[in-house]
Amino acid sequence: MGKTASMGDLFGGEAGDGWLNLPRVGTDALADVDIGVIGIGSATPYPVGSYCHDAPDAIRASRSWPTILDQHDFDLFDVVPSSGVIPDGVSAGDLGNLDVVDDAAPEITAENRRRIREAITAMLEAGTSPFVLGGDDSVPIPVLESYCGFEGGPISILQIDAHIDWRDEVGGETQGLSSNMRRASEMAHVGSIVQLAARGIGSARKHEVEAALDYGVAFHTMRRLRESGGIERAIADLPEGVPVYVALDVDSLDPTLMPAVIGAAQGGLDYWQMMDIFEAIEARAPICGFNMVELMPSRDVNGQGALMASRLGLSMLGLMARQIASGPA
Ligand SMILES: [Mn+2]
Repeated sequence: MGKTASMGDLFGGEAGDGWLNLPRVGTDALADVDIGVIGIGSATPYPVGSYCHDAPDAIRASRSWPTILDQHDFDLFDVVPSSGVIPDGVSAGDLGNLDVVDDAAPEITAENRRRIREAITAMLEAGTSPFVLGGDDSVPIPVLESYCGFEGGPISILQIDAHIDWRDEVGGETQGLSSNMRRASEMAHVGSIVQLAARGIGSARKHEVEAALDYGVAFHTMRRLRESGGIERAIADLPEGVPVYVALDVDSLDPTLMPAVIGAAQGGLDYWQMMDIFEAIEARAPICGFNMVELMPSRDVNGQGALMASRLGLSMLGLMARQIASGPA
């Protein structure tokens, strides 16, 4: 197998084992980890297949050179000199990939969801913030279920997605990728839901929009977000100081910037709009978990989508770490 030249080769040294050269950590070390990166390739795929199963490793492979996290990041710190993405006193580690199976058979998906709840619950009980690399958009359902005992709840959800995901079921499947926000709305430990970047056609019929509005979802569609002050107005709908789970579907990005998706919708977010959203969340409420889902490696173009996903993940990791460093002990 040939080895492709990478930034790691340019900078010299051996790449670490984890994403962004993060240390690999075992579940026995959770007590020492503030932010735990975990790959979850599958939960409840539809019969079309688990087309994002390999996304965690695609993201890891795209940006992992030695010292990356020790360098100054102009996107996070502008020209305020920094000694790296993760501040002193904050620890982040890569837990590797959860052992889930790429299969839509009901007994297998039930076991996938059980393993996900077990892993995320263990992280939350240890005080480790979950940082999930999916997987399709069915992954957040068992992840969010795991917050039932979360101290400081009920939590808010900030969803960033081209699609609203309020289908009650698809072909009889209630736990799939089109149903995550409806299932979340049924969880007693979920309060406010704010949904950003909805656009286009295909993710909802009239009664699904009505159900979401009846719940009290604050929708900030893509059209509204791009108006002047739109991002500020959207994030202001999150209750201040209430822990927020950030559920990012990479198809919220414009498909010209993120080709590696199955549900491409024109007119999406660009990189700096996403950064503005992330930073506004950081200023508004403590981020108690994050997932990035729906990267489809087989649709990628020259690795561009995986590179974008890794970059945005790096930004969120840095912002979560900065919050932990500056927040109450
Ligand atoms: Mn979507």
